[in-house]
Amino acid sequence: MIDVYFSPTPNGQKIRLLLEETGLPHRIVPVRLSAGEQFAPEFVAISPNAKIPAIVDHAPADGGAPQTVFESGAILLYLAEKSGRLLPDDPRDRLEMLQWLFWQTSGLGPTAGQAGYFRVYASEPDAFAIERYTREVRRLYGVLDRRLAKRAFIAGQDYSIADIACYPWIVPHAGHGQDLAEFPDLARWFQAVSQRPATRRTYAGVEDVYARPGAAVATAK
Ligand SMILES: N[C@@H](CCC(=O)N[C@@H](CS)C(=O)NCC(=O)O)C(=O)O
Repeated sequence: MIDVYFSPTPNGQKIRLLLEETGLPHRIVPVRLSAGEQFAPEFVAISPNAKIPAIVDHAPADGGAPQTVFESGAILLYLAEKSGRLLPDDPRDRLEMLQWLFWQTSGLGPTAGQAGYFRVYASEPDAFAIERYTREVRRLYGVLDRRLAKRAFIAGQDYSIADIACYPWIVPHAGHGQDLAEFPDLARWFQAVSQRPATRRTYAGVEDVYARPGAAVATAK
């Protein structure tokens, strides 16, 4: 059994997407970010950066003690390897997948997160921050749009954890100040991923993370 420390934010939804695709048995442990539960010492012992997602795998492949993993990219890699799914076999495709996974966790995610924060959550409007992050998200959406020209998936020949990592950061495009009509190849890919049964199950009943300011992301430290 895998415990998944979760909140329905983009980084949390990445892990649910993978779990729905693979069917790995798991248990969701809700972490209420608006209540500051991410700072509880028991949680920080699992996730030292005090952020979701994090997992504890009580049946790791080596048969040893429970394995904790934090950082969404590391969790996606760990669970994809555990399931034997969503990873390209070909070494060059795998390297491509890793590059886009790191691009998402170091670029698209943090930048879009800041855009959402300043556009929706910040108590004081900051025109400079809004302009800076909205412009940079637009550039990053453009990078992905160009990547997806003439390609069905972000890396390799099939759906992979690179697609899973990026998709939840396109879902709240309106909150990031972006119009998908300006990114036709990204929009085509987005529609295709949206229609996957695992994606539908992951997002069933989940509200837009920016729909209720203050509901999901308590801090921007
Ligand atoms: N680099 C981390 C980022 C995780 C992250 O930013 N998590 C957010 C939710 S999407 C969080 O826990 N926010 C609570 C806080 O900042 O206090 C990852 O990819 O897992």
